[in-house]
Amino acid sequence: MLLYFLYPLHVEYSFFNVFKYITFRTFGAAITSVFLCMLAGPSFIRWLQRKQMGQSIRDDGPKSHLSKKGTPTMGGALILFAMTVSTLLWSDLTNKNIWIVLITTLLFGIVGYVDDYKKVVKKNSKGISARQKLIGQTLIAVGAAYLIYLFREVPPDLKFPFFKEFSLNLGWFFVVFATFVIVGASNAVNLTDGLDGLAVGPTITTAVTFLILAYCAGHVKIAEYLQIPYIPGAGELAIFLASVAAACLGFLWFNTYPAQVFMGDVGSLSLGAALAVSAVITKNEILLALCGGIFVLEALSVMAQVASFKMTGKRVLKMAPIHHHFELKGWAEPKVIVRFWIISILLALFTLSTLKLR
Ligand code: 57M
Repeated sequence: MLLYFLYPLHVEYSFFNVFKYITFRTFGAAITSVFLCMLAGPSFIRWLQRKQMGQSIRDDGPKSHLSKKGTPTMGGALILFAMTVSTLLWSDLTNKNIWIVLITTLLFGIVGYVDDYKKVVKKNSKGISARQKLIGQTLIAVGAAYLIYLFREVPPDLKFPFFKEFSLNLGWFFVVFATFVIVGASNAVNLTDGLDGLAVGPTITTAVTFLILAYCAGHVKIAEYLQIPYIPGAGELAIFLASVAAACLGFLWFNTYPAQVFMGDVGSLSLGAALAVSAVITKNEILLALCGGIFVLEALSVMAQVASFKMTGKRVLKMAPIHHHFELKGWAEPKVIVRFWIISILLALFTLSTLKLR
């Protein structure tokens, strides 16, 4: 929005030229988002407490979690608020990618909100059924995937890191594939969100990595130099992803161990979708699985545990998702969290290195 109001002033004052640059607006978005989140945080948390939006804790989990009872949840609404305001302020609102990613993220947030509302306000511990949640997520993801397919300016193919020449043309199957990526990522982030700051840390590293990838893909010269597909308009996603990463950083101020607030499904479902839609638009679906390896690991741990339990009656882990396994092995909660963050930073560095290794 600032682009329209302030950039035209460059005719008289050359300083306003900077509003044209994605890099300047990316920094502006990040600063706006982190401060909005940190400034609004305390009163938002107090409001959640007054409304008694407290988490109920399952008594079959690690015993250390029982003391978390009553921690306010639905803090993800704060992330969505900061991210949306800063994206609307700093991005080019004529860019279709911005609208697709922003609206999809908010719609996933609404699915999560309905689930949280039923659990926390209506005291229905199960929330909405897993089937209802999946139907809601799939419908939104199909819509987003179809719009990306419709507005694409490059073929709907799957790119492989390390192989600059090789790609797989997906044709209309792109919509099915993209839907799977979006729904899968949303649920994987949700499964990861079981320790203080555990989901938000890898979300920051993944969003920052994808911010760089989006900027490169949207810049004709850099894309050509790195031999990655040039995707017109993708650079603007850097502003959205900076808003996401910075809102998560601001939220981490309150969500770090011992957490004053949890993000709830309103946060976890929407953040997964935000990362996945950005990956699909920039043709980095495989790199999302690499960079978001922690989310993949958490989801695979649940699949392995459930499959093994159903087929053999035995568990492969002490408890799934895998972060509970380490807790039950005796690791202190902050140790599990920080070690998962370290892995996530290493995966982000490895992901960025693929830009040159091809
Ligand atoms: C939600 N939610 C947390 C909070 C957060 C299929 C099965 C593996 C599904 C899985 C599941 O339901 N996962 C999705 C995980 C919950 O956090 C709330 O949920 C929001 C995210 N959706 O924002 O509002 C609890 O997580 C802890 N927490 C923190 N800090 C945070 O910043 O400590 C969350 C955020 C909170 C708090 O304790 O109450 C959750 O874990 O419920 N189910 C499970 O994870 C369960 N695992 C299980 O049943 N495993 C089985 C296998 C066969 C599936 C097994 O291994 O035998 C465990 N969940 C819990 N207790 N709470 C089991 C034990």
